[in-house]
Amino acid sequence: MKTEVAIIGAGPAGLLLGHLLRAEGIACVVLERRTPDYVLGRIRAGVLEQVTVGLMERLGLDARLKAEGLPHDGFNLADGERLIRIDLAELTGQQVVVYGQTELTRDLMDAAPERGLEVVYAAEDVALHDVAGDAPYVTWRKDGAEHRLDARFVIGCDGFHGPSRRMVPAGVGREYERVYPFGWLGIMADVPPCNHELIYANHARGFALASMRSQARSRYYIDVPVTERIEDWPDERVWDELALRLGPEAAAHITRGPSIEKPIAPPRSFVFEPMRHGSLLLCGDAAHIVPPTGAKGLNLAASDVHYAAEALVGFFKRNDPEAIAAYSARALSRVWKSERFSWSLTRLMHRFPEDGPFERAMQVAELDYIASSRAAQTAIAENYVGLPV
Ligand code: FAS
Ligand code: PHB
Repeated sequence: MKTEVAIIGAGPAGLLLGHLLRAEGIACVVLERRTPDYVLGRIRAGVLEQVTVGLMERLGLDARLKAEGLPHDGFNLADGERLIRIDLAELTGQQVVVYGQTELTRDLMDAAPERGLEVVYAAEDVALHDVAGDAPYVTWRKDGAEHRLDARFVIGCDGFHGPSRRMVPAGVGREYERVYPFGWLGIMADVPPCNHELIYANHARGFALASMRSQARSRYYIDVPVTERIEDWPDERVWDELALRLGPEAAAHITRGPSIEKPIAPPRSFVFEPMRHGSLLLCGDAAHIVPPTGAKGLNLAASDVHYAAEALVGFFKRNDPEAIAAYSARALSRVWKSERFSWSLTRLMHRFPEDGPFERAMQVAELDYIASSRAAQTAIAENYVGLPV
């Protein structure tokens, strides 16, 4: 088999990129190791920046997003009794949209056949070859048969644990990592949200986040020690903790119900440079991870894809090899600013085990400053809605 672009991974990054390339008439094939149901079974992000919404609009795949997504004009920081509302619409003129990553992936998946986007699911042992040169190829096994796909470029959209990043030689790649000293325990339940906007809470007992997927499906998080196991946290214990950490006003509006998903995930900050090596480009979690505090993970994947699509269109349709050379620096510039925002909001809203009275005093002072300063709120707002691409 031969194509112009081989994409590894059919998560949001791989599918978004595949659709953007097909819309420009660029041949591509997506190789995904899991089945469609498995990919859709992963419950992850819930908040879309305008960049991500804009890509779906550009593709004409935003019908369900427009019908079912929840536009939000603001969100809240809670520090004990105090609630600080960040008025996104007033401060930036923009909104965010609450729409699950699962639904966005479903929209992209469902549209692939009619858009001529070939996605090979259940592709086993996907391996990348000769990515440093101009004639890379990918091999895999499916239904007992060996396959090979020759391409001009290979795009690693294979997430944090995929093979693409490892194709960059040790002497070339540089890693930056911060693993946080707590886990995020999430609970999804088919109950109405406790508040019409998101609430991020920094409470003496720990962090909590009240989010949602719809008016009938809520998503909450609390931070827990890294040693905790999910079996230590029956639903009732999670609901009790959320009520304490979110404060009496929100607690009075929490509707409890059985969890339909309850994972513990360890937040980390991670960046891999460069995001290009020869004919290999990296997009999304294959190149970086952010703590979910800033709701940036999925949205950074989308901005990487925006830059990668521009680079590939430049190469194939304007015969501009410089477009490819510019990709890594362009993507990393936005990646690092989103990493900073996600790290800083995580630092502000969590009680770190190693923190002492001074660090707590700094959190209180920063929240006081945010509560009293339009400039401070604007800085948070413009990062939360997503910096320009
Ligand atoms: P993905 O990991 O989504 O997709 C990679 C794809 O590559 C997968 O389908 C995988 O099966 C495939 N793949 C891997 N290895 C392969 C191989 N060898 N061959 C072929 N295919 C291969 N972000 C937020 O913004 N908000 C959140 O609340 C949030 N919560 C999260 C919770 C969890 C538990 C996790 C893990 C992440 C969360 N994220 C969140 C981040 C998440 O949404 C990612 O940023 C987003 O999925 C990135 O998309 P992709 O880069 O496409 O990677
Ligand atoms: C979610 O709804 O899953 C969510 C929302 C905002 C975040 C993290 C997760 O910052």
